[in-house]
Amino acid sequence: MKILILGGFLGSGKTSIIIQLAKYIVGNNPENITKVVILENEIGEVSIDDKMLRGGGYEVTNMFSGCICCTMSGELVIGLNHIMRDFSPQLIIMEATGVAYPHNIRETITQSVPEVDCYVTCVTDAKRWKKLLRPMEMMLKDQLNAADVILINKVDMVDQDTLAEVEASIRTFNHNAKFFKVSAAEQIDTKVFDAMLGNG
Ligand SMILES: Nc1nc2c(ncn2[C@@H]2O[C@H](COP(=O)(O)OP(=O)(O)OP(=O)(O)O)[C@@H](O)[C@H]2O)c(=O)[nH]1
Ligand SMILES: [Mg+2]
Repeated sequence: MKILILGGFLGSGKTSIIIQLAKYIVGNNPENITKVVILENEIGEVSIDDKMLRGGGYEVTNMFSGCICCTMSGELVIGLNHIMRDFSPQLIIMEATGVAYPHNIRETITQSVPEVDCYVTCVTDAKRWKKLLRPMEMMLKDQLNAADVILINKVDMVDQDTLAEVEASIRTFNHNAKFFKVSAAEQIDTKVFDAMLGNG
């Protein structure tokens, strides 16, 4: 089983990206039913309508959980065990709250849930990066450090020069991750989703 954790600051675009990712998974492989469970944080502006994600016989379950942050690791493990028992999904997509530390979530999962491959994507907001960097540096640094994939989102909202500056700044926080510039307001390239899922 795979677990994909999406971290990133409040309002950076996590849910918008999950919606596109889920549609991609649903549409990608009609012969082979992929069971996906999406765990949402419940504070978001954009919410997931699970009917939208059902199609072609796929079992896509949308569950609303409380805040899955580091202080609730016990509940996280219990919750994951229940999901695995009830749904036996191949993939769980988990949206962390904007103030959670994906690194802690990954550690909790890999220590407590056997036979799971954990992937972390961090979503950043190109529009607000410069404003947030100073007050939030420690948190952003931690979130970026933990990531296998870093998405620089909302590129439609900044000019080329700002984007270049923002990208250079973000890259200093992680030298190993795969970077992609995206806009969740438009169609995201499928190679981004493959990278997030560890498929390429
Ligand atoms: N223009 C533009 N707007 C975006 C983009 N991505 C997200 N948004 C908007 O930004 C707002 C926040 O997006 P969400 O997907 O809810 O962000 P989130 O990270 O899930 O937010 P929280 O769960 O509250 O932390 C919404 O109004 C989205 O429509 C983008 O690439 N471009
Ligand atoms: Mg959200």
